[in-house]
Amino acid sequence: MKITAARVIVTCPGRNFVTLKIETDEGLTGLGDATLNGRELAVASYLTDHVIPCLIGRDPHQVEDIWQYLYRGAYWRRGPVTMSAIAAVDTALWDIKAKAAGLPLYQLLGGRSREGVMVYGHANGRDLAETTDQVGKYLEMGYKAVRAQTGIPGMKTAYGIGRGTLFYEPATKGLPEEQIWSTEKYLDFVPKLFEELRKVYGFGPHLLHDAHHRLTPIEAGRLGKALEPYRLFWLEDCTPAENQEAFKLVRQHTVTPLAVGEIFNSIHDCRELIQNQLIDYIRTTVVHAGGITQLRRIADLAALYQIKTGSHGATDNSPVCMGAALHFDIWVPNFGIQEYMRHTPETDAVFPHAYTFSDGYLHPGEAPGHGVEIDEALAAKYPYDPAYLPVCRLEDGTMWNW
Ligand code: KDG
Ligand code: MG
Repeated sequence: MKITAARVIVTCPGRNFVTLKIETDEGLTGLGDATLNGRELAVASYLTDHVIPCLIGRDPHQVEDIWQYLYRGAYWRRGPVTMSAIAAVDTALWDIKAKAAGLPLYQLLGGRSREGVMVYGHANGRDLAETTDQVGKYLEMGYKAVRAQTGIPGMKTAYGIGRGTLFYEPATKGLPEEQIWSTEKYLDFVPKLFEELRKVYGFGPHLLHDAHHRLTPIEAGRLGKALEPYRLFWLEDCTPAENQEAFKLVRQHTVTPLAVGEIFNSIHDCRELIQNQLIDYIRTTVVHAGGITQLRRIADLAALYQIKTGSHGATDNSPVCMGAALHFDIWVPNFGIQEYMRHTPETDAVFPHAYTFSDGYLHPGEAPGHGVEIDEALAAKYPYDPAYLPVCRLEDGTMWNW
């Protein structure tokens, strides 16, 4: 088989998605997600101008060789733009390989290790009562695990509070929205939320929380310790992880399980975190961490240290990423949980997919490949519409981490 053509499809059915489509001389096609929120066209250009010309004529079955060719061959290693582009090619090639075999992708990875993929949904509200109510709505929908984020008294905005309930979307049109942040107010209030949630819903449901990189290591240690009585499934992105050693300080102070990795793009970003057992869940994704080929290596390294997976699954990862992630999740032996932020009906219509939700679990489906396609005619009706993630400042105006 030979790759005969490849192209990038940029579409905005409510939010921007970048998709790579690879075509072959045998009529099989494969899709890969290449969406990098707020920097979409950089990846589109990387693929169109620098990667696609190198793919034409290659054997799409050589998934590993093509991964190595793009990674080593670029000379410039790693980085979110490069690794999202490599991920898109890798995902599309796995899709083609599985379609050629007439099998769902998970069968090529090693087959099913579980019946379904446990997912967590996003409950958020402007205050404690609204957030508590929203958690209840997710539990009614059958979710076994819910991430809870709440507005904080005295702060206009807090991370994770959406404009809608089911389809939370942080990116906005125009220049980046500026938000104000107070660590002090946040640290005082968050334990109250989880105290209330355990009072109302008991200890049956899994509860999760995302600090979204906003704390210093010692503040993260304090929050983890304060949340211990409420037995979180995990505390996510408690502090930035460029300095992997920073997590040692957090670990010294708390037994709240820690999750990190949604912005990582390489196994090297998490090697020390894993080898020093500084985290409990690794959140790298198909789209931002070099595709299934590298995600599998990260998961295998993590398994040596009893660290589980918990892939990022926000709405800015397209249904193509979600489909591929579910095939990975249903196979990976050290699976933990999968994030599942629902896409809008408009997005689901552009990306028809085989995966389904029932009773707190996602199922990848049995369609050959990863089971996600694109309706190109419909996609063309939604042209690219620039949007940015917000930025964050402290109350005195200092730039902070959003
Ligand atoms: O594009 C940024 C989002 O994907 C991110 O803010 C979502 O933190 C996030 C999460 O855990 O889903
Ligand atoms: Mg997060």
